[in-house]
Amino acid sequence: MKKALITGITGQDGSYLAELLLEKGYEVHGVKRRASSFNTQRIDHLYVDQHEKNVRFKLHYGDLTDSTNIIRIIQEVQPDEIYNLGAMSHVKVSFDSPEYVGNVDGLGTLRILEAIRILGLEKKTRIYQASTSELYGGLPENKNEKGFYDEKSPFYPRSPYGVAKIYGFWITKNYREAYNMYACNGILFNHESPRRGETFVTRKITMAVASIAKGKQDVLYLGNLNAQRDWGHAKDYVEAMWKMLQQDQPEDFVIATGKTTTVRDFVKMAFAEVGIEIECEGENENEIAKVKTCNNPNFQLEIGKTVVKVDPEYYRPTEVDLLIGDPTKANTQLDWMPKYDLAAMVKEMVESDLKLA
Ligand code: NDP
Ligand code: GDR
Repeated sequence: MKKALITGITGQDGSYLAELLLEKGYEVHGVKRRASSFNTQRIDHLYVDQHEKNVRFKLHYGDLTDSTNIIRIIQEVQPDEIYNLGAMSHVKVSFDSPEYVGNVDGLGTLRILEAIRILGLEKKTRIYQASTSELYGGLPENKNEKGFYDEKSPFYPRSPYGVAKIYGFWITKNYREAYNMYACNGILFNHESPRRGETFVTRKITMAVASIAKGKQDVLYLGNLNAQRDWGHAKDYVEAMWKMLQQDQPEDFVIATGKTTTVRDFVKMAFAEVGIEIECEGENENEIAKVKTCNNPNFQLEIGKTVVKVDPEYYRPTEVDLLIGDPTKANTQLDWMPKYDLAAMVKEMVESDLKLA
């Protein structure tokens, strides 16, 4: 039975990856942080009484800022595969805590790689590093000739998060080359789901749409509505992570859908899902969206009511304007294809948030 260790198991991706690996027959170990209140909601359904026989799901307290603890957990588990998903993953928040994000997202990656060397596991343990499309920074001149970012496109990170993750990317590549380790970077574009953290834009929108439709919230405040993202589904993307570690040779892969959408259009799609058509007026910080039609008898929304406003508080000091990825290498070499399209994902997220509202 293969053993996997997942850092960031309590997060969106960690929870889907744990499900996938358990389905594949793995023994799954996860690192969770001690918190003053429970932080395991996304994985509680996987937890089994540890006194039972043949338990295949185990959690360990730990933190990526503590190398002693990382070494001890890896020594105890002796994993065949490590998925380093743990990170302070919010781009806007990284401007508020830049040193912390450097420590966790940058040096945390080094701590995992060094632990493998210290323990002499270079030949046994394969490592997946959660790299990101934020490395590209959205510079138009850095797209390939087809107009996408791919594995060869230059990086130009635009946030402390992106800068920390670029360290994680290069140290992973360096350890692969220097010590012949099986270590891969997945350069994943944005991926979402009903389990997405509530302050990322897609989930913030789908939660607000559900609350507004049910009359529990008046207005949704957002930042840059012109930003464009290549949004996929987390369930599809964790499959790609696993596939990357099953190759003969370790390599880096872009995982994306190849389509990009504005935040504004995502908002329109989410409202349309509850039968509400919105129209936008004004520009930049003066832009608002009003209800144009409401075709759902369950929701009484006044025509002309303002439901979206821009609050520049949500603008970033430096923004990534547009991301679109070229997944050709993953399509051909990993035989990876996403099953969800954006419309199906928006539907799933809105339906889930309607139930929660
Ligand atoms: P989440 O924010 O949902 O989850 C992050 C996880 O990291 C949580 O389990 C969190 O624990 C844990 N974590 C945070 N700080 C530490 C720390 N100091 N030590 C140990 N663990 C820590 O992120 P996602 O699941 O969305 O993303 C997974 C990874 O993929 C991240 O590294 C992210 O940067 C990267 N990524 C994500 C993309 C996306 O669109 N989702 C795209 C590209 C890359 P806790 O629950 O206690 O906070
Ligand atoms: P991102 O995701 O920064 O791309 O990072 P996020 O959903 O936070 O922002 C996407 C775009 O939406 C714009 N935006 C807003 N964003 C937030 N959070 N809140 C708002 O109110 C709002 N209004 C507009 C942003 O300016 C941005 O342009 C995510 C994270 O998961 C990273 O960890 C990961 O590496 C990248 O995706 C790929």
